[in-house]
Amino acid sequence: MNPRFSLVLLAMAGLVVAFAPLPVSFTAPQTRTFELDARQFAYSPSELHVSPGDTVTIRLVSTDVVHGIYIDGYDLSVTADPGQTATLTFVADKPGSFRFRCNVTCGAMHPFMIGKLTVGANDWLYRSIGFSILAILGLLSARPLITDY
Ligand SMILES: [Cu+2]
Repeated sequence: MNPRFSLVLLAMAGLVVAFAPLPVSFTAPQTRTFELDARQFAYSPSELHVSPGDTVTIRLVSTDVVHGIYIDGYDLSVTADPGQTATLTFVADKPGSFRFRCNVTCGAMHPFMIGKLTVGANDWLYRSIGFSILAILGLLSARPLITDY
């Protein structure tokens, strides 16, 4: 095969690996419940990971003062009084990474009371595997170009 032609093919394959939607995971949407401890000035756990379509319930437990949670992108919030649990249920229908933050001014470090909700499969793992394979193919197909001279 013409080496230049195979480089074009590789470049196109690279675009496919980067941008093609991955096959939807075959797990049916689940109901996920998270117990989220809120204290000055952190959430525990601070990262939540769900799949698109999951029904997510967050049970926010304030262990010291009044805390809340506001989820960017989903525009949802709830607050919990000290020692109380507040529940927030929603369908994770928007894929992506979303910050959540405390929406109650709870003290000096309040602005740093944040966490992350990730909705989606970790497809960068698969894409990076694809890129590694392409890089190897690229090296192999570039060789004839170099040895031509
Ligand atoms: Cu707070």
